Amino acid sequence: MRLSQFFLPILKENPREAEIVSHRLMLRAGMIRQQGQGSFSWLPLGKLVLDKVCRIIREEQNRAGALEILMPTIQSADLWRESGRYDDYGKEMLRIKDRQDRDMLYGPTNEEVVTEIVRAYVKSYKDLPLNLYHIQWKFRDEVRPRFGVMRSREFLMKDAYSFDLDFEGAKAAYNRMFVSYLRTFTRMGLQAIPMRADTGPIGGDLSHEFIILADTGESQVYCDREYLSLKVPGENTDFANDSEIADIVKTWTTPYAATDEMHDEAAWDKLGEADRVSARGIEVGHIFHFGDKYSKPMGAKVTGPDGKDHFVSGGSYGIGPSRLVAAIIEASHDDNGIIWPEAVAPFDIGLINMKVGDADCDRVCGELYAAFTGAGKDVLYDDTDQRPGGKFATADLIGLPWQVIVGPRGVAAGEIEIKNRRTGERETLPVAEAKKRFGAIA
Ligand code: 5CA
Repeated sequence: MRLSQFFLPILKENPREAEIVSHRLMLRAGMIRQQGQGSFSWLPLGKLVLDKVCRIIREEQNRAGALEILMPTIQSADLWRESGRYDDYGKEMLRIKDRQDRDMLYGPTNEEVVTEIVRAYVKSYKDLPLNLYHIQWKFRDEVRPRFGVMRSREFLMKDAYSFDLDFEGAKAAYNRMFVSYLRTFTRMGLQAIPMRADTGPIGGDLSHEFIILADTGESQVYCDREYLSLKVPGENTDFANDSEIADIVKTWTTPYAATDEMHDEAAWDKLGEADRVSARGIEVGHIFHFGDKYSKPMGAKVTGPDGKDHFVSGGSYGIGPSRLVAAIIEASHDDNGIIWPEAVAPFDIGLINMKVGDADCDRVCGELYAAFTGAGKDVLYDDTDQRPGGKFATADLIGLPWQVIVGPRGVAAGEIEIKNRRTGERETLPVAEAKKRFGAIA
């Protein structure tokens, strides 16, 4: 992508409304534009990151055996009356009427809609286990929308819903999502700690929040320092093996970890002073086991191996991709801007032409652009006539992992410079060597 043809509305000044660094940097880097209170448009740079985050989530959901679907945002109130949540949910739910005066709502979550699907089609225990997920916009009329996309009113959510014959099956499904979450967040360069959590309006008796430690986090959390060095399960984890998955969950739930609502002072006091981490945290995922809370009132049942009817046992599993983009920035930035982990970077390489119009710089940049893109790299080529200082500032602000800098003096000697955004290390290389460095055959 040529920067001259891209849409990157960079802000020079710090926006006054932004209280935390991720909100500030997302606005400054032209990733989002506020539309209304707690509601944002995603501009090209932001959308590229959001898509990469969603892709990782999808890959890990699919690996754990979940199936992707897509459910509507506008839901019928009658379904929610069946579960009893239409009245319970309160003011966070945006209620709407259609032209026939029917009560509708903009979904804050999808337990009812997905339970109706399962009720309609799933009749036998042989059709289970089943886990259906989607990535869809939600609306919650939050009391205090703030911090940009971190706590917005309209936000993207990946929500998965598992259905099993009994508690044992549901627990195995819960465990698969638990392990899938560990892998998902690690792949985004985040260290997420699963903590015992309150279930709120989703309900149920077993729940974990996945928390990123950050000073700007909205939750107070408590955990054992051991979490900071636990090894996350690898790509070859066998999700079909319930006991292997249960062992991983055991390892990750044995040391103490709890959110404020579930904090147990007595257990905490038993930890040595040096092992205690009391910090602020950002909730990026939340998983729930709720058994028959929805299947019973809504009549979602299957015939079991015993020939009898059983209400299916369920759980739901949420991740906030839009919040994650902000959380990644909170965890990875410096004074000059964002530092994207490679897996979620909007482009892999920023190719900077220091003197556009100079025949040699233009030629070398053209060659490098072709070589890098040919090697499968996403390249943002700064072919604008901005001054070098401005180009460097933009490149640092938008945080691409690598900068490849092509200037007239270097090019005369057949050399270019590469800079690693994270470490700041610079290296001068012959052009052919630079191509090889990023996987292109010279
Ligand atoms: N139905 C369940 C699980 S699918 C559910 O709704 N869970 S939740 O309420 O915990 O939300 C799931 C995830 O959505 C949260 O962990 C968080 O990452 C994200 N999320 C929730 N509220 C917001 C918000 N106001 N802004 C941005 N992300 C949010």
